Amino acid sequence: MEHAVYLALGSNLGNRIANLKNAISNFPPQMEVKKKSPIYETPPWGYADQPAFLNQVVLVKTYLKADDLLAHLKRLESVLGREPSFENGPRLIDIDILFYDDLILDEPPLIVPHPRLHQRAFVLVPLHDLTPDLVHPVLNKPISELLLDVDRLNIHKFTGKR
Ligand code: PH2
Ligand code: MG
Ligand code: MG
Repeated sequence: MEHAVYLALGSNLGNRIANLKNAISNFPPQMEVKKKSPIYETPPWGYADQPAFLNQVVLVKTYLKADDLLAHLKRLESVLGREPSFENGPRLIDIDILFYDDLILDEPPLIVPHPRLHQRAFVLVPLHDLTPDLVHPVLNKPISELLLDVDRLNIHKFTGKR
């Protein structure tokens, strides 16, 4: 069966735009990109003393099982040059599974929906661009409603200009 997967991408080191583009263009052939949100520049969440992030959300169709998908994404992160950091610390590229159909799974490292997505404007803003009416299968609320409860201050579409 084909699965609908929303992924969050983030980068705050090196050439951030190139890192997002390279991640998407190096998805394995089993992943078909259906939609891409605009790219946003976002203040660092969780740990303030680091550069601003670029964030984007994409919709992918895939026949990969969730654990195989995660393995592909982890491998891609390290191929693209990601080095170990600390929790919420700086990273060249981060690719997180937000939703995998309406699957609910708590088997670390595989936890879906992503356990903190509803707290994060840097995820909810681009996710809302793609699918405002998608209902979070645990919280039973649409993205449009989750977005009301986060602080979206200083989250702006990234144009490259200042
Ligand atoms: N990722 C984190 C921690 N904090 N902040 C922003 N703005 N964007 C991110 O992608 C991000 C973060 C951990 O993955
Ligand atoms: Mg992350
Ligand atoms: Mg991650």
